[in-house]
Amino acid sequence: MTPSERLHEAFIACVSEGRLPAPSQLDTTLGDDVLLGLFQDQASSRLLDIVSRRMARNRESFYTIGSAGHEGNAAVAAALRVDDPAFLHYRSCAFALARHRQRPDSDAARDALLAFTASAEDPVSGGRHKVIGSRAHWIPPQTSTIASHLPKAMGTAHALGLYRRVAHRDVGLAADSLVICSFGDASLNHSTTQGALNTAAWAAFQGSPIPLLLVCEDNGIGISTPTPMGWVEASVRARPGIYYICCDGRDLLDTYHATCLARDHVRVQRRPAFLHFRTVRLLGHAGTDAETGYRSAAQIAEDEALDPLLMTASTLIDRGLMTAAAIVDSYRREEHRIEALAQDVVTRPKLTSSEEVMASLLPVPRSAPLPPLPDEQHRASLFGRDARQFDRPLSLSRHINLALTDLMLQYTDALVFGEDVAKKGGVYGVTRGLLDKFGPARVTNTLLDEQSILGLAIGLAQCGYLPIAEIQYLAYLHNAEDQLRGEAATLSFFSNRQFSNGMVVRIAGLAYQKGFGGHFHNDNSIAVLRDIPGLIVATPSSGRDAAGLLRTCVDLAHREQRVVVFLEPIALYMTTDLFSADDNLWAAPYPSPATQEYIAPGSVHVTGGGSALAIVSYANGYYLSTQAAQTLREADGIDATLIDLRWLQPLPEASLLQALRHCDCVLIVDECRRSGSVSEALMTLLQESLPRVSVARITALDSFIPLGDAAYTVLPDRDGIVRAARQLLSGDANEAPQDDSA
Ligand SMILES: Cc1ncc(C[n+]2csc(CCOP(=O)(O)OP(=O)(O)O)c2C)c(N)n1
Repeated sequence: MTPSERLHEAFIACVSEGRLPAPSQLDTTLGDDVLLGLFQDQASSRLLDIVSRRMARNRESFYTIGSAGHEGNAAVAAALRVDDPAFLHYRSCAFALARHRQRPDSDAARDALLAFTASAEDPVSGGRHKVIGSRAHWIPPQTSTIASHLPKAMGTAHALGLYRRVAHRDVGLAADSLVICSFGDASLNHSTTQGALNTAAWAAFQGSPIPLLLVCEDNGIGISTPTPMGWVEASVRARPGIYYICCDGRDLLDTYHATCLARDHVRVQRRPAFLHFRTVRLLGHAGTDAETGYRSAAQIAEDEALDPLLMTASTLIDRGLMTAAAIVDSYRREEHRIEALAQDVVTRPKLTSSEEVMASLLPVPRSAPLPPLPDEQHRASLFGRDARQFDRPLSLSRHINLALTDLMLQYTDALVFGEDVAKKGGVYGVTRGLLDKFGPARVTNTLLDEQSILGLAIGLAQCGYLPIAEIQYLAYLHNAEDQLRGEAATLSFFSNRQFSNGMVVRIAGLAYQKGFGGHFHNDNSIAVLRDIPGLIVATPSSGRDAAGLLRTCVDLAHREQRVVVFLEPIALYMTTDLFSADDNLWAAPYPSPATQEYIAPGSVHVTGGGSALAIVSYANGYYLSTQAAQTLREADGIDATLIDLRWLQPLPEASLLQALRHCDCVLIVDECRRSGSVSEALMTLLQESLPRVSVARITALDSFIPLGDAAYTVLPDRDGIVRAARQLLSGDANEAPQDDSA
């Protein structure tokens, strides 16, 4: 007999023979009808686990982590509303069924089976993942990375806390909605969980609204590693700003009662609560897990005797709501119903082509028009003395600052946040003045935690805001990048385009900073961003493009719901000169919004017209290439075509090939590391699409950036570009690269 068959038979035998635990004696406001419904949901959840495991043995269903032992979370759902967004633990199937019962619109058990069997008709992910979720019931699907949903749950709570203060798009949530987020006891230890808990407590501690109900479904073990007895309570109770409450997760009435207390605290006070839901794990970690390898038979039997379904049965009988025979009968009927559903569901279509699989990579664009341009009078009064800058040539950082100001005016739901962005205006003053103009609800200093910044962005976006987050330095993206890679960018894919989180993440990065440096402030690798399906990466090389590019990025986030990274080359923030001191050739006047200057995705900037040589680059590399082109013109008489890519992901392939079609030689200047860089993709593209063209590249070396002038030993420079171009033109293409870049 398999463990699931044993559990199944034990339930029937214990109820039939009256071998039941003591019933719950709590007097709560939970109505009898609701209690009966919750038992149905618990039974359905259990039977879905059992049937799914059997199907997995026939390779008909996938990923057999179940909810057995956790079915009491149905009572958590009963205490909440459908418009309380739920970010759920993978063992929260009964919660989802119970929420569905609050607003039925389909057969929730069948929907679950469609997900377990990866059917294309799965209403959550369209057959892409076995996830719990529902658009109609505000349950966004979560990935399998434990704890990674906590930052965005926290971010969603922050967003709801803003509802009464800042305009937002209607996404079906109310000003008094709260966020529920569940996770396991082992997951509590993950730094991602700890970061989100800390951020929630930090916000609450200083009185910011953060309506977040955290539910730790504590079964005492994570796969095979026991959680130390008392650890969850001891580690959470001591936290300031978070209300701790505990319940017996096996007891529906106790769970409901505790959830109501926690809910009232969160909903009314707009402060976080931590519901410690204690239960047991039944049927091991997952279908493939041989629990007997690390737990004794006696321990397993002890937990099976604590089956929460037995507790509910005992309570129903004690209250006279059902007889033992009726419970067994109802359980068996549900078993047959789910078996029949399973037989039908396995015949439903699967995803069969890459087109079908990838159809949900990009979110559904919104049909909303662009918000109207800011009213000129309002604009003039807001800019005040700053307006004097408008006619002068300005640096890159001023362009970004002015564009951000205009965008905040135009998009009333846009929020700027990050480390030190408010009063200080960021490390480089790029956001200076925004706080005074738009106030602390829209321009906010976050605490020092990049995971939380990106979690805030996801949460805000899901709640109808337009997040413009700042990551202070590219090097500090890396301890948080899963929030972009595994969360923000996958949401559309795993929700079959039902959820989206359009956002712009401004990241200051790349190398060449003078007098400030070392690797961590001069990170020159964006490989980690370029392989994320659906993510857009844009970078300006000068003020000339910055405003138009940023406007397009914001529009992509707003209307197309895209996740966009706007990479700002720090070393060019203040650069105004190109060839000589005070020539001011790298500065330009700011194009006001009325010019409607947008830089279309997939377009490239082309200057010069020579066909012998084209230089393709971006950011600092483009700046240096512009200098190198002058030397080539003056010393060698070569009129090179210069191309600024601006879009680093996806690469502007068609426009680039079009611009290069008459060129004989192409030199790629890439300031990022040689391995995993943009230039690798460009070399491949040109090899595949323009095989007649001679191509070479000059790149940074595969090194981290050291302090001081030593940095330039591993980065491309102007003279190296000139040498590489000459070598390429002399037919020595493959000699051009790496060592010359030093
Ligand atoms: C970041 C990450 N690390 C490791 C895993 C592998 N993993 C999946 S579930 C799990 C145990 C989680 O235990 P717990 O949080 O107690 O939840 P439970 O399964 O017991 O309900 C682990 C280690 C993962 N999914 N994500």
